[in-house]
Amino acid sequence: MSYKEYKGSAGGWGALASTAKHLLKSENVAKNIRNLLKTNQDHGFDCPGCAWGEQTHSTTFRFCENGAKAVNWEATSRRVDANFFAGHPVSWLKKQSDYYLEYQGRLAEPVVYNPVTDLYEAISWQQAFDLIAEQLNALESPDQAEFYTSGRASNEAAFLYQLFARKLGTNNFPDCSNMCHEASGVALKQAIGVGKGTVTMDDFDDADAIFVFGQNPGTNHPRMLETLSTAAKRGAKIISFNPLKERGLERFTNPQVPTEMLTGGATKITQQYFTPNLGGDMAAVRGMVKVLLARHQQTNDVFDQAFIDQHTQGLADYLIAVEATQWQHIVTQSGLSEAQITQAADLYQQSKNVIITWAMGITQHKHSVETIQEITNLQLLFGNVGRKGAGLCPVRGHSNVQGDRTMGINEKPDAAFLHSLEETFSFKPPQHQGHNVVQSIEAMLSGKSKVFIALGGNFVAATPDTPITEQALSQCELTVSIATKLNRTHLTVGKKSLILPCLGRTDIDMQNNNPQSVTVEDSFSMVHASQGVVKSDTAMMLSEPAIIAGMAQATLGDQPIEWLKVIEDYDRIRDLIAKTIPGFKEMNQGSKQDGGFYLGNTAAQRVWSTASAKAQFKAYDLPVSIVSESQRALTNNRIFVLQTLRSHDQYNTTIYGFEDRYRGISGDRKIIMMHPKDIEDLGFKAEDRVDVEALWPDDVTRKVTGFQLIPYDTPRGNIAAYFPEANPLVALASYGKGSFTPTSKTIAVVITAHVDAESII
Ligand SMILES: Nc1nc2c(c(=O)[nH]1)N[C@H]1C(S)=C(S)[C@@H](COP(=O)(O)OP(=O)(O)OC[C@H]3O[C@@H](n4cnc5c(=O)[nH]c(N)nc54)[C@H](O)[C@@H]3O)O[C@H]1N2
Ligand SMILES: Nc1nc2c(c(=O)[nH]1)N[C@H]1C(S)=C(S)[C@@H](COP(=O)(O)OP(=O)(O)OC[C@H]3O[C@@H](n4cnc5c(=O)[nH]c(N)nc54)[C@H](O)[C@@H]3O)O[C@H]1N2
Ligand SMILES: [Mo]
Repeated sequence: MSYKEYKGSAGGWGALASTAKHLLKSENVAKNIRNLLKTNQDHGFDCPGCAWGEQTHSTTFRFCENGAKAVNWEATSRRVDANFFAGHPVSWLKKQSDYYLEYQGRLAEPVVYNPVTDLYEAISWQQAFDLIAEQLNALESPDQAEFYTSGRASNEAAFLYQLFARKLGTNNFPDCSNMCHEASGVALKQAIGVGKGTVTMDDFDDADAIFVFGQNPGTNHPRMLETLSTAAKRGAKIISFNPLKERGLERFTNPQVPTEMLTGGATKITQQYFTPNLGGDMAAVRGMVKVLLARHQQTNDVFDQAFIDQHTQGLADYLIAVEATQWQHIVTQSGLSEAQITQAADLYQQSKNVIITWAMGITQHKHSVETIQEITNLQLLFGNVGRKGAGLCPVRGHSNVQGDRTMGINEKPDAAFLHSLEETFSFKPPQHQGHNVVQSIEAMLSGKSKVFIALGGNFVAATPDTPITEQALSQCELTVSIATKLNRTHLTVGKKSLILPCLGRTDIDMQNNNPQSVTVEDSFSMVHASQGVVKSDTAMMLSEPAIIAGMAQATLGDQPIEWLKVIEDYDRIRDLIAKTIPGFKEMNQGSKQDGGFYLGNTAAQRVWSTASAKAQFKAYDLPVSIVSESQRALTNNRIFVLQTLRSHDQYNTTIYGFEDRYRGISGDRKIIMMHPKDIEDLGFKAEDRVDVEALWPDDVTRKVTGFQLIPYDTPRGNIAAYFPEANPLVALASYGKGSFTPTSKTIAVVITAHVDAESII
């Protein structure tokens, strides 16, 4: 392991060199370069890397370093087939690293687990579908099945999947978004009537300021850096709130602009970088509003009174809450001084049009819904919603996580959606609420749920309380994973387990001798087509729609649709979507035109689909504290707040390598980033190994061991480790109020010297 401050800018030659390294590593250089050229082009595939949007009419190649990695790893020629499994027992595979599992290549043929031999063995597609049908039909209630979705699934796959599960009779749709932007959906739906962002890409051209909260775009949304640097160059102010100094938010060299590359020029991205405490953003925004309110009370012209009067409700209660909040509380919780918060308020007030973006640093806390509504309150005070160049922008993660929701992957569907399904398909869908991720784990643990089906993803690695989730899954009668790559979830077998290999975004998908396209929706509600271009050995794989149709046909017969007919031509699926979901009427034509089509957003039109038909100010007290005072006292103040985040060389649970380039960390992932003074105060030095134990108040010991300390520029008392290595520290019961999102960014822990288990024996 080594660490060294990264002196370069984000992007630049470093990104190019890394792209080249990953291209060369993937054996199939020419093919992969061709793939990259087709990424996010009008007749290619949507980049599976992230959900940032496309600049329309751009002539540059629209891919980034991390998108390139995602494409390359999918397009590998290595195969995991029955032969591979014959030589690798599951108990042995379980001991290998996530990196090893991923590196074995693409899952190539359907396999079923044999507990006698401890091996996955070949099974025909039909036998696999029949086994699923038999298990589902044997359940006492359809609510004993869990239908998990990860956000790479296309709209077409997601729509069929929800139709299958709802016809069976359940709304159990645990979804990766429960762990991701759920709080954004919940908060915005209540406040502005629509659970999605209100801006489009064009708005970034007119913004005077962009506030970026809790997000690391250099690694996780690299194409966003291009948007931010363009805005910065024309003089827009970019203000970042992040406890870690993230290089991608500081300076950026655009690899697609030759002059910047040749001159070593870089654009300064962030004008003002604030480093709040973990979970301190609500307090910081509350402080900003307090400053601005005081000014408004003097002059009466700071807030946009006309907008407030015409469009909002609840201001008085909110202002009472603001006035009641003490500066002492704000400063302690945010970790920012009153002067810093005043400076942030100045920057906000000086800018006419403000966009606020955010990601996991905001959504994975106990008070995330409140924090997002606090951010919304600030924007509403200034009429910064539904105006050109201004708005709210939750930046989604998985490339189609937003679309999956639109298609009905939702454990609490609204009545209008269910009614529409009933009209189109002539059956009564279940009306009662289903399970989200946390509830599905609880149901499997208690034995209530018996079948787990995953449309993509890596459930056991992505969810909290890893050993408990593993136990939950292994108690199931049947687990089914529809996947492209081998991962830990597939090795956490139930009484019966199937792995069903599917085509990925980049693969050519032939049905009935015709190549098919699918559609996806980005963070800006743009829906567009995606068509694979890679010709490779996918003989034994099926597309996601074909697998879902196969399961549904075996389970339900021709109900409520002729499944096998519908998937012969995906236009037929789109016709069904068009009939069912508002905004999709012209789906078949719209998705194929250049740039796709815009779904629209009522809040962006200043139409408020809330109960009061107004945008709603929401008033809450700040949390008393981020970690409980009794915990603090019990640990003699040695308590730390841990966040779990992504390195530059990973895609969620997929580990591409051990290089966290912009943070200068290399060679190991079992690390803790900590303020140098904290390291010293604990009596340690850099690179010492420590054990980390969570302080959740129950009887379970949650501990990870042998992590190395790395000095890092972050406020004292706040530390960071990588996801998924640190997931065993997150208690299942520690989730966001109203969102049920695991609190992956606030985990109270204590740090002790590493005790080598072997040395005790
Ligand atoms: N290459 C790559 N791209 C990805 C992914 C990937 O794993 N790899 N994952 C995709 C997915 S699913 C998602 S959801 C997105 C995730 O994108 P991000 O949200 O950028 O992901 P994280 O690594 O979790 O980073 C969270 C950032 O928030 C900061 N942060 C943490 N807690 C707080 C807080 O309390 N306040 C503030 N202000 N900041 C805080 C952290 O320091 C870090 O910079 O990326 C998507 N894109
Ligand atoms: N501690 C902690 N935990 C977290 C987070 C965190 O920040 N901290 N972040 C959370 C977030 S934001 C998210 S979104 C979740 C992610 O949770 P998931 O979406 O469940 O996890 P991924 O790692 O994205 O899933 C990777 C697997 O998906 C499969 N796959 C890839 N492409 C395809 C495809 O096209 N089709 C199919 N069927 N399968 C495919 C491959 O088998 C691969 O191994 O994790 C959450 N967990
Ligand atoms: Mo995510």
